[in-house]
Amino acid sequence: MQIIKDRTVLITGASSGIGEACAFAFAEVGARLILTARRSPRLDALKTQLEQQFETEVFLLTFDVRDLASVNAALNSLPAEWQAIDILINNAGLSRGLDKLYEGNIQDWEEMIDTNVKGLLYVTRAIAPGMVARGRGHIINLGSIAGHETYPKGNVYCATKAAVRAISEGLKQDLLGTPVRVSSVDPGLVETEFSQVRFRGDTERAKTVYADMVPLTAQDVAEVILFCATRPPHVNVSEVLVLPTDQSGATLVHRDPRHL
Ligand code: NDP
Ligand code: 8X3
Repeated sequence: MQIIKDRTVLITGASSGIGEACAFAFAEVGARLILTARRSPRLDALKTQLEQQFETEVFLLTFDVRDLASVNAALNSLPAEWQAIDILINNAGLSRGLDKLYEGNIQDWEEMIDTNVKGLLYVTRAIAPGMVARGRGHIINLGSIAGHETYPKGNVYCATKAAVRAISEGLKQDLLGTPVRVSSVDPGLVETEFSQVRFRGDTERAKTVYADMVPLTAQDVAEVILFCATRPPHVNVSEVLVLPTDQSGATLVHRDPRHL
């Protein structure tokens, strides 16, 4: 098992959901954490909690992954003792809307493509070279069942996650011959703020996504990510599709009111 204690882990999208759960999971095993997102008050609160609960060393960076200049400025501003990032968890991402493609909102498309694809690329481009130079590193990308199967009205979100899958594969090919690993963790339905963001704060509609079934929790996914990160150096968990037991595909969900 790979020891995570004192390893430096950078998590994008740590202010909520899966990213926040990863912060707890990695803090518990003694990692040093660089936590990033746009909502700095949430990051501040998380830092305080992790310091108190686990005595974790935490460094916060507030930036928008869509803004290349901000990404580079933030990462270049890291103090020397935080620059050697061992594990990058490319988690920041979102969906916006659920519309037929021919009726879709173009700004929603831009936001999803800029965040899920370009943002992930910007952060990876800034951090991966150091991993190669140091001969140590692991990049874990958050894909989705949506990158394996397109579902009706999911069009552009699914396209961004299919792109993440292609990027993970390409990065793995290009890093072959180095010790740097690339894993893709691809969940099905996870109850986080994801659907509230998708439906712009319509919590009632968001709840219907997980109605009458048992979704994954953010912690379930964080445990899978931690498993990937703790394999011995010669083992790369390349791709994990992790679904709720009540889900067998992007559109196949067993719903039973007795779950409530
Ligand atoms: P949440 O909405 O709970 O969290 C999303 C995180 O991404 C937040 O911390 C948010 O922080 C951050 N983020 C969004 N946009 C930006 C941006 N432009 N710049 C920086 N950070 C940003 O959703 P999840 O935890 O569910 O989602 C995490 C990842 O998991 C996403 O990539 C998502 O696509 C993927 N996923 C989710 C599934 C689900 O069912 N929930 C299933 C499969 C994959 P802030 O707003 O503070 O910037
Ligand atoms: C999130 C899973 O099915 O809600 O990537 O799009 S789904």
